[in-house]
Amino acid sequence: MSDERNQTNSKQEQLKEHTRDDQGKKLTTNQGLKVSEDEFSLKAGTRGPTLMEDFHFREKMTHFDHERIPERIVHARGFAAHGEFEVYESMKEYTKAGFLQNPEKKTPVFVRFSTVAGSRGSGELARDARGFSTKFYTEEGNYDLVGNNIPVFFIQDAIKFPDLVHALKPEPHNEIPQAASAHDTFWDFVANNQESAHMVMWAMSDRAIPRSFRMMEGFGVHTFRFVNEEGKSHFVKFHWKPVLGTHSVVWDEAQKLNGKDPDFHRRDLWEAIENGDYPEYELGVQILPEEDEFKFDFDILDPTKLWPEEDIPVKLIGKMTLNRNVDNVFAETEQVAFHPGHVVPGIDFSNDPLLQGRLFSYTDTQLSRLGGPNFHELPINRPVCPFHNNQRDGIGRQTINKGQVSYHNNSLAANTPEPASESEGGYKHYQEKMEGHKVRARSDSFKDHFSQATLFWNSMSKPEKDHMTNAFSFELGKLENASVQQQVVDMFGNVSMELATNVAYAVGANTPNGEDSGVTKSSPALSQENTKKKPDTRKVAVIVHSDFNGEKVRGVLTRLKADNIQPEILSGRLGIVKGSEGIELEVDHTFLTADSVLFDAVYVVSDAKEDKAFYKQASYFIHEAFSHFKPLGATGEGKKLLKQDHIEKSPGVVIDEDTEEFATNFIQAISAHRHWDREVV
Ligand code: HDE
Repeated sequence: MSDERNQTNSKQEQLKEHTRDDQGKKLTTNQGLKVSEDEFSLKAGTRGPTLMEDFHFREKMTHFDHERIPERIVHARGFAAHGEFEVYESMKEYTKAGFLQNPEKKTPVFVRFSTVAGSRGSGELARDARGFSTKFYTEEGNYDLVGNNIPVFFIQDAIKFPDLVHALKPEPHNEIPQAASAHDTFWDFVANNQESAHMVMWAMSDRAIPRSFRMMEGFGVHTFRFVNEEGKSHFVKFHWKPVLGTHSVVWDEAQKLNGKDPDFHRRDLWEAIENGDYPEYELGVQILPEEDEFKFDFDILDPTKLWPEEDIPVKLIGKMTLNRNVDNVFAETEQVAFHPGHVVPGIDFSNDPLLQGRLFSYTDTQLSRLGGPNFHELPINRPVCPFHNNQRDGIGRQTINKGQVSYHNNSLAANTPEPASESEGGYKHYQEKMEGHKVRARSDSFKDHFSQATLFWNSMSKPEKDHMTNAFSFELGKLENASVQQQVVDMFGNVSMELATNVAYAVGANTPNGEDSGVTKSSPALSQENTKKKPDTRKVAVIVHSDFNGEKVRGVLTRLKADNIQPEILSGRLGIVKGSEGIELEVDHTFLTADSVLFDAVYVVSDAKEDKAFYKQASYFIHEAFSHFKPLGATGEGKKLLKQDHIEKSPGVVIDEDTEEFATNFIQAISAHRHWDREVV
């Protein structure tokens, strides 16, 4: 469906050439031979052994036997979509990157979201960072912005990445736990590598359990460089800002979602695109003149530090819209190969030691994951501009390079393919002046691990702080080793004594007796309380039994839909429920097939006390949604259900007689996302 709506672009045209529709065709072997029988292998007699000669059986089985490839070492569980990017105005002053010059121009993109720790089939609501990788298919070559939804990282030097990942992944002796950081080795790593403090604060915050891929920010993390036509460079940090705002679920909900719908995030993205609710993100940049490199109390090359937005504002420079689902997850999402080293003229690297190491790792990992050096020829990875060089051969080579010459310099092909000058678009590395001794060391300017962790804590609202305290208490509560628990509590005493004391109490550890970093500054941009709040695309469960007030319910549903809210009808069984005035509703879900965690809000229409099963299940559903701070509304009979335990008096619970007034207040409650000032009964 999304195919028809999507305008075509150079990447879609290119992919079309490789897309095949097998429907309505005759079955053939890979050699094109038509097959006459596909149910039975070739045998010596109907009860006899299978014959070696059966080439069709052998080909089919051999291909099947090799259908899997190694999953990504990290970010294995991911989901992707196609889209487009447009810049708002020319960024010429800062960068010569072609795709950032002309607001009329649309650049095709492919974006993959992922969790980090879990395997390919793991639940999507793990407490984890999310990958946010974008491949821009520009006319100057592919540019990959391979980011996360958290702006800082656990470590400062790439050489520690294998250690971090070994500690985070399931423990090697028993391969437990899957997609979770709540185990001894991860926290042992944290306590003994204290540069992780800031990122751990983010990982224990609501950012690590997003409501949707459509509702999370993205960050390039490292400091990069913009370079303009004149060769002048500025430092730059990249941001993606979701148009729907940044929202999260609560931890109890996340854990339940992993069982009720482990595909919750991909389903959400897939359905939004199929419905034409195209996810949008604005590209933001923080730009810093080279002269200001040393003006801060942190080192701008340190990837455990962010640039507070209040000090260096984020300039929104363009918008990305995801408007087409993939045709085939393996061919596109699984085979896509991102690499932070895929840059275009006008974008360059900084000396961040984490980034420098990443520049090696990504190609290297694809060699084993995608089986050889020709993965750039896979349709999803091909640039939309031509590419020519003297690389040849290797497993799975698809290009048929003509001619006798595959070396440079040569005279037989007039010394071509030849390097391009800068004015012809040749990439020139920024000529940063370098000098120094060869050392295995870290700059002293990277040594403060706690100030920004405290800044993050200071910036959180009270509910966000409570969620973090609970997250730490959950994770440490799962540890078997009391010494690791104590080390972590002591470490986070450096960030906030309030946090560490409360966590120590929850896990039975000793209260740390140090002092925290003393930072009092906060950054409002870091709190999700200050994000955009909109009702769009929120899902509402409408709990209905028969004999409801047809006119009223229809009025409410019409108003919800007018605000792009998605009501879905839930009842005791599938089929039709009938209300007054001949109004009928088709039931989308039963209490067996749906659960409150799959919805953003609940609208209760019926009470139906006489139907005991319905009443019991509806009550459970409502209480669960209430305990997750979700908006609740009721009209008519439904009000009785909300009167239990005085739920109806709580914030975010809407009960009104007048249809219009009810709809307005309920939509407002939905826009608020969650109602934290509610006392959970
Ligand atoms: Fe990655 N990372 N990473 N990473 N990373 C990979 O590449 C690596 C880091 C990120 O959707 C791997 O193709 C090192 C930071 C994303 O396909 C691997 C270091 C950030 C994805 C790799 C880092 C990221 C990856 C595994 C420390 C945020 C998924 C599979 C120096 C800015 C890409 C693959 C996708 C994937 C290495 C740290 C983001 C092994 C060595 C910091 C979003 O190459």
